Amino acid sequence: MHTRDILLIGAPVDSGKRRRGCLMGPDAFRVAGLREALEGLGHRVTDKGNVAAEAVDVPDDTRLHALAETVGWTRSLLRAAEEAMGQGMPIFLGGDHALSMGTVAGVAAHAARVGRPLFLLWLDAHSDFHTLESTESGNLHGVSVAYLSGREGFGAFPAMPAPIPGKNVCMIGLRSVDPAEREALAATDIHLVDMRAIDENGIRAPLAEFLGRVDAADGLLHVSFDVDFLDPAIAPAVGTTSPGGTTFREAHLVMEMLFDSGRVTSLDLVELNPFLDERGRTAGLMVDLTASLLGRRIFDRPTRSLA
Ligand code: B3U
Ligand code: MN
Ligand code: MN
Repeated sequence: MHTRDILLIGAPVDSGKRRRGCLMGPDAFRVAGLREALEGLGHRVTDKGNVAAEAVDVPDDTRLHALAETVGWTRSLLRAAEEAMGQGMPIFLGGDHALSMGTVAGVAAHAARVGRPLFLLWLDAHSDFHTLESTESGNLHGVSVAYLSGREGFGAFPAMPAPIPGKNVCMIGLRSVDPAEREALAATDIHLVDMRAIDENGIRAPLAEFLGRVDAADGLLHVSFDVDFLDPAIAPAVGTTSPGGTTFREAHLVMEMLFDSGRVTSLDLVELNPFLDERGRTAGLMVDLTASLLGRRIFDRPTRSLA
């Protein structure tokens, strides 16, 4: 199997929403054995420890929760991600989904530097497509894709180095999208795969289509995996549970297809709140899914039926 150099980078971001606990995420992934699982697959794994938020001089805004802190995280993670991309495949251990503004911006800066197009796969119940003006909750974990797409109104944040075109973005698992997000998404060519589409046609076809386009463009692929992509019955450790999520089997199939594509060059694991977990169950499932994304499989060769 293809051995990879994997960098584990802790991003204990907890500023993207009011409910606290995601700052414990990086250590929960470590305790659940992420490193050991990936080494067991033959990969070289380096744990780089945790990144810290930069101190910034940004005035807070009463409408937005923890704006200055989130801008500080974006700045430091942008640098950490760009540097890590030159060394191997970074896996960012969150932390809430606000962290992806920094990680994906850094990955985009790297992609632009090496002259490769960047594709973004957003596995999430939510579209995270609010601007700082349209957010109703003021929670900045709900604005990440808008920032990464280069939408206006992110003045306090570092300029997005290379905005990702909508046709390079695919969101799978959608089931909680606010009216302002729906309207803004309609004006883009982002690929939207909601739970109804998955129920009607399965999860394989839209992912295969997207991966085909990544291949055709010889692109880099960043996967941003929000725990609430999964059904809360199998992944209870999230602050904003949204019923009707993907199953154990659908999620593993997505991970196996991503491995087979050979395209994934960086990964975020976000929104794990260990304070809400049941005996490490969600953290353990996320570790197993990450192992599937990096080559764990049931058999090493295609199986044949007996018929
Ligand atoms: N769209 C809502 C809810 C939300 C977004 N991301 C999560 N929840 N986890 C908002 O607050 O922007
Ligand atoms: Mn999210
Ligand atoms: Mn979500």
